[in-house]
Amino acid sequence: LKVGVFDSGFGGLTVLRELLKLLPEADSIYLGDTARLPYGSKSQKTISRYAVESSRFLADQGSDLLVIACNTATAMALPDIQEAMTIPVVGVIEPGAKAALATGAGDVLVLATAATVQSGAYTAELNALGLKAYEKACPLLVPLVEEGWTSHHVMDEVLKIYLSEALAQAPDSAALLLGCTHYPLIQAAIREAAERLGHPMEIVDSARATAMATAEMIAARFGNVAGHLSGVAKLEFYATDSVEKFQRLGAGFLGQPIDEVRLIDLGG
Ligand code: DGN
Repeated sequence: LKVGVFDSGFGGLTVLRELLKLLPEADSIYLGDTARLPYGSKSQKTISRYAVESSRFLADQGSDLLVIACNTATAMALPDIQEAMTIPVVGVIEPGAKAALATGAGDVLVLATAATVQSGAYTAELNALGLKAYEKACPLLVPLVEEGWTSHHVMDEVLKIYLSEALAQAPDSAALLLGCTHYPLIQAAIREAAERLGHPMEIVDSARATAMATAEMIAARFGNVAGHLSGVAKLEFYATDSVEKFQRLGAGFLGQPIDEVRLIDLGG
C-alpha cells in the first residue's frame, strides 16, 4: 500500500509525520511543489491546475490513495482533484472540522493563512456540522516557522497580537483549530499564548485529524491493511525546486532526517 501526500511545500510533512505514527509500515511518497509556491497568492484556476498536475504525478508513481496535505490546495481545488483522479483523495479541511466537532465546543476559532481564510472553506465545513466559525488570518506565522523561530520571543509577541484580536470576536469557550500545515510546530507556543491571555483553549490539530481520517479511509477501502503492507516501509520524497532546501527545512517538519529528495519538473 502506497500513500501519496501532496503539499505546495514541505508543510505537509507534518501530516506525513502523523501518518507514519498511525501506519508505520505503509509506503509513502511525498511531493512538495516548491518551485510554484506559495499557492496562496494565486488564482483558483492556477492552484487547481498545479494541484491536479501534482496529484497526477503521485498517482503515476503508484499511489493507492492521495492526501492533499495543504489547506490552500484543499480549500481551492479538492473537488477538481477528486474529479481528475480515479484513486481516493483525502483533504485536510473536513477531518479538521470533524475533529473540532468532537471536542463538544459549539464555537471554533480557526487560525490559518490569508488564502485559506479568504476561501471561507473552514467556515462552510464547520457551519455544515452545526458549529459557529471564527477565522483569523495569521500571515506572519508561516515565514516565522520557516525561519525556525518556533520558540522565539518574536513568535510569542506575534501570537499574542493575533490571538487577542481573534479572542475579541470568538467566545471564551471556543475550540482552537490549527488550519495550516505549519502550525503543529508551534502548538505549544499557541497554547501558552492563549493561557497567558487568560483563555486556555482546547487545540485541534488538523494534521493529526487528517492522518486519522486517512487511516480510517484505508481501513474502509482496503480492508485488512496488513495484507497490503510491504513490511519495510519505503519513504520517497520529490520536490520541484531545491532538494537541498527541502532536506534541510523538511526534517524539522517531518521530525526525522530526510535522506534523499528527487527533483522533478512539472512545468511552469
Ligand atoms: N501549506 C500551506 C497551508 O497549509 O496553508 C501553508 C504554506 C504556505 O502558505 N505557503
